[in-house]
Amino acid sequence: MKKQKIGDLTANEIRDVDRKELKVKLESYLANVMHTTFERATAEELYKGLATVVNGQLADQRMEFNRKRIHNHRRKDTSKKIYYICMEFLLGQSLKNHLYNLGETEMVEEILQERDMTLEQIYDCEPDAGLGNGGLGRLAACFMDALTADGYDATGYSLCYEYGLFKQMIADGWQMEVPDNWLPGGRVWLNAREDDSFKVKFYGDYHEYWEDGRMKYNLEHVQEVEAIPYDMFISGADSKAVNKLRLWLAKDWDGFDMASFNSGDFTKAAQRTNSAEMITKVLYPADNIEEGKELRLKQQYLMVSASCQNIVRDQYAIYGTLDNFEKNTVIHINDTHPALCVPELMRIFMDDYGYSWDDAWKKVVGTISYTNHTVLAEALEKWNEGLVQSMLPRIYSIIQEIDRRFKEEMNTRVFPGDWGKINYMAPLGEQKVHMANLAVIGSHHINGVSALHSDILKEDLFHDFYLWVPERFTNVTNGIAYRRWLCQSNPALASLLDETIGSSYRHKYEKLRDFAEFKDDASVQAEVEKIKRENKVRLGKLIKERNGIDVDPDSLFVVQAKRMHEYKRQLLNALRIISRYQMLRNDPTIDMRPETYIFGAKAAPSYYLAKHFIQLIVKLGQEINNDPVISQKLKVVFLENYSVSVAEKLMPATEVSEQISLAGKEASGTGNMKMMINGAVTMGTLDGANVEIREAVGDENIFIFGQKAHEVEQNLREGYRARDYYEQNDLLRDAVDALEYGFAGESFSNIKSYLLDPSYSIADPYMCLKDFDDYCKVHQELQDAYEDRARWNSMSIVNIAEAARFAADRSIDDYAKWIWHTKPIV
Ligand code: 26W
Repeated sequence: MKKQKIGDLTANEIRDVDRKELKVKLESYLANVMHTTFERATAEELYKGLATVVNGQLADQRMEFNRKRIHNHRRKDTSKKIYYICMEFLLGQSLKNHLYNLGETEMVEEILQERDMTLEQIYDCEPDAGLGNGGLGRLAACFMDALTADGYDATGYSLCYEYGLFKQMIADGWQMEVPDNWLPGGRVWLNAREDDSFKVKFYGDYHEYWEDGRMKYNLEHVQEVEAIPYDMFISGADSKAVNKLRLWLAKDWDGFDMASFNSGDFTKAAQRTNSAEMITKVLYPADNIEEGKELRLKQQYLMVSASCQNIVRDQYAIYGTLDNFEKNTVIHINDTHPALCVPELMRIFMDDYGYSWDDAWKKVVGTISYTNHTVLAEALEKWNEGLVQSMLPRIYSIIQEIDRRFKEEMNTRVFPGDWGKINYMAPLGEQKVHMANLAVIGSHHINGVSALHSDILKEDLFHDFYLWVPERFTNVTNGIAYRRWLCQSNPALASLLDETIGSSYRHKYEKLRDFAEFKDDASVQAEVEKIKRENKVRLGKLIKERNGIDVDPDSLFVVQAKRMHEYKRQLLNALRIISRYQMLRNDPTIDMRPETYIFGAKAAPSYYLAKHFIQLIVKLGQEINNDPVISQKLKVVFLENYSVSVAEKLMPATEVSEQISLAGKEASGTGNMKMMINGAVTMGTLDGANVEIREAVGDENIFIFGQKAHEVEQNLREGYRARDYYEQNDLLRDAVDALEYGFAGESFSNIKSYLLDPSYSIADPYMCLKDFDDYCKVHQELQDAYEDRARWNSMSIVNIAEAARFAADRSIDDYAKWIWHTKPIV
């Protein structure tokens, strides 16, 4: 609640009034809804009360912002409405973020002091909104934050999953999935808008016919599902804007079968409603591997259809026509999951508003832009044509026509007769709908998420499209909501920045770079070191609570936290740890600084190899941590249930950021940016945004190893033989052999054969063995650098400062300028 000076009141007096007002609202909620008082309320009740009060404040501020939005439309098209569509928004907790953005943190702290309670106790009551898997969903959340802080008129669209990403429990090293029932604590942020639902049609008997020179169709016996919106407010730091994330929940209000009910068959009576409600029951827990399941296609179409209907209806209501739709509207599809927007918008424009194919197509391509987030073949979505045709017959017919026209244009104007190319680019082929092709064809811009990744799109995955329409391809390097990941998560570092460079960096990300001037300042170095140590102590307490392990805050904290995946090569990290362990077993007296290796990672439930990797790390940790001698120098911690709220505690304590994917495979990475901005130094390959991190900090402030992306390609082409590396390097051979004997009583010979002689595919497909030697050498250089405390702290300072360019505000500036062609409205 930022207020100007009112009458003769001082700033302090105004704050006093605001605090009292907030407390009165809190008390009234506690009395009326919770039937308790401020004095008696539990932490849980106070959380819900505060969340409700804050939500109310955001609603008021949203009304103000709506006035600005309407004013903006009246001025006609000075800026566009941005619709950001994504299957995942990994928001995490909201209360802390909203209080920070509204400038009310201290005020609430004071109120809680009356109860001898801390804000942390209240924050701990809020479940994470885990409506996403990892990188993609967290990026979407960071972007909504930046869009709002920077004053854009933006709406996010997604699904209201009743169960978010599973909670991970580790039993004897094995990952178990527990449902994440987040709504009991999370629904305080949801504003139900049952009055504003949309109907979405599935299946049905479809046939086309010609009348008066126009194609017409009949669609009968469809299954209609209702998409009910649940809105969440998105706040931005000190911003006048309040945006919305609209989450669709599937319902079938009319589906209850009264006849079955009356005859006593209650199961049958509820069958239809249950099957509709299944659609938004649970988030698919897969990241970068394809799950070609019917229900997932239903989820995608429900989200797409409800969102597109909503967008078109709203734009029509404002402008009274859709003739300028593409000039007023941005629809951004985040990866291919919402790519059905292309045919769905065509359907709406043609069937509901009577536009011709050509006019509708111009609107679609003029409006949609698409970001690709992965080049992994197994993550590229392809749906069976038969499935699409039966579930979405009208949409399928439109895709067929897009395909027909596309092939015709390619064959007549672009690549005449080159059917190899044309078939590779087409939306339909081999009885599949190729979603990436559909997305590229239907978008005016296509971007990757780091410079390297965008180059790979142009040179490899989308090369033929690039030859056809080079001007559509561009790059926007990812960014993070640094007010969350630095200012809120690491308040001590944020205060040091306030003292040294002033607080303007909290709004102007470029200002953060000024901190580099202090890289050789001994007192600032000492301060940075002290803050890091305090954060390590704090994380140490959490590790003790959760894992029962004592970690030494003076040991080196090496962290790899991200989804578990072969291409991310947690296995390479583990092999090196095994090697360190063997070194210490041979000579436990080695004089070395203790090392703490920390992992956080969830595996897709059906990804068995990834689950075995988790088990390896956990068991290796058990054996090492229980060895009374070796555990003095080495510890391995697997943090269960890695999530946004765990990450917020982990990032500030990280010293070494492990970013060691096989070059060319990690599209960008964003954890690398979060660790960097908290002063960690990167140990990484030249992959994703690591390339740009290196450019930003210079070679002397990062540790790079391993093959480059083009070398990977060449080495694979020439025939990679993992066994050669195993045979030539004694340390590596010993580490790999140790897998067979295993750790803490568990053999990992399956992982050894994965590296040397698999029963399928090639040995060690992500080339851990080839990069092992360089990894070890460069890690040693890093550890030597760490012992020169002045040098290390100076590296840390440079990393913090140069993380400026990885602010989500910068990414949003880039999207607005180069892709969306729009501006903020406040
Ligand atoms: C169909 C299953 C599925 C689910 C999710 C396939 C692919 C995805 C996502 C697109 C994968 C993903 O999250 N990619 C990550 O996106 C981040 C944000 O751009 C990048 O930083 C990561 O490098 C990339 O792996």
